[in-house]
Amino acid sequence: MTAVLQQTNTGLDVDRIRRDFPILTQPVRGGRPLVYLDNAATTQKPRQVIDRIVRYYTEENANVHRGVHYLSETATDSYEKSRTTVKRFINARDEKEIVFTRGTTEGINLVAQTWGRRNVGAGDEIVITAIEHHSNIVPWQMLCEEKGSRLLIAPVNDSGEVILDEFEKLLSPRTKIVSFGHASNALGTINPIGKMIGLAHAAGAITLIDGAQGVPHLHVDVRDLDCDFYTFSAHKVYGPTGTGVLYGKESILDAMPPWQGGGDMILSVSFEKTTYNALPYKFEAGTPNIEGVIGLAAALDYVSAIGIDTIAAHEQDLLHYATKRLLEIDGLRIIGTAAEKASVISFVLEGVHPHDIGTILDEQGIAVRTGHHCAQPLMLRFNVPATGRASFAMYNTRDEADELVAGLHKVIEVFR
Ligand code: 7TS
Repeated sequence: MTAVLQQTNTGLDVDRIRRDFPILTQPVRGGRPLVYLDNAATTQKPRQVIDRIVRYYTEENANVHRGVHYLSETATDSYEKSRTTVKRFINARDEKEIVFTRGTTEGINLVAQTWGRRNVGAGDEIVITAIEHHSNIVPWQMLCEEKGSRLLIAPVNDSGEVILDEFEKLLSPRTKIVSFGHASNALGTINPIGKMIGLAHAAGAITLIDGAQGVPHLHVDVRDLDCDFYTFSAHKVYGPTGTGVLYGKESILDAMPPWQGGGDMILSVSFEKTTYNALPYKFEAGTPNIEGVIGLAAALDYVSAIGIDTIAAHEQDLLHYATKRLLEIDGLRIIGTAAEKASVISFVLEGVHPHDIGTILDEQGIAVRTGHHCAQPLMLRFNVPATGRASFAMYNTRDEADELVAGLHKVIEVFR
């Protein structure tokens, strides 16, 4: 490649960043260096997150919101400080608006099962888009089945962009909730969510943003967006698995019935009447994932210290570089060519099944995801059974994009 293409110059010291991620130096498949390009599935964790979780278990472990003893107070303090970190990261108004969940999937199910069950009835409509992850399809199908309401799907064009005119046409006084991704995990498309939220509100509906692929790559300001709910997973933004966030506007969360019963969501219980706790605890039944929440805050601190805009610029550089190099491969077609994309590249290779691409790349130490990416209706829309997907994070390099290209040439040697 030319020297010009190798130059990144996006202000991110990637060598330094890579030293923070111990797993990146671990050889795989008999001594090959790891090229990790499956970041849309989950990101690797920096030492700062791992160390924080170890410190929690070494020095602070106790249950939260329960004891008066030293450790319980320490754990509660760390847990609640993490809520403040999340609040600041997405610019929510108040800690009450930050509910900790198991992840994005649980956040969407929580809204469907509480707000949805109370507010959506027979004949009402819910609008999503054609590029949603299964987690933003199935909870709404379940609700529609129970309530006799209808799920409407906004179509996408051949680039994988939501057709805004068609989206708008689906909105009506029957629309109760409009739910869509900030960015698509399968195509990378970044939706014009500000505009879509505005259109939904104009129709009198409330909005939920699936931010699983938003928070890791894009600046998120929930007040500026004016979304009613925003949900994301810690593990896709360098934090631990099993933890996530549901942001909701206080007035809406307040009016919602609780979901799961038990533990922290209760103020007082008698066999005659149980009183529920205040926000956000009303939605946090049972002992929470304390370590996960504390690890999430460490991850967000890590991202903040680098700067999400700096990370985004680097990822955009990788996206454009890798796209250009991949398109040089004979018979490779990129699925998802939106003008605005996060650092996700889905592709098919003529004459080779995506699963075989994944296997042969893996033999070379290159981790990509192959399959339907939990977006089966989307695969149908683009008339492919599956794709290969390379997704880039802040620690990836142009050299790794080159490794991917070289790896794909080997795949072609085997199959053609
Ligand atoms: N929404 C989107 C847009 C996602 O990308 C994912 C996970 C989810 C929801 C669900 O998140 P979870 O943390 O609750 O599981 N996406 C992927 C992926 O692309 N490969 O593996 C998981």
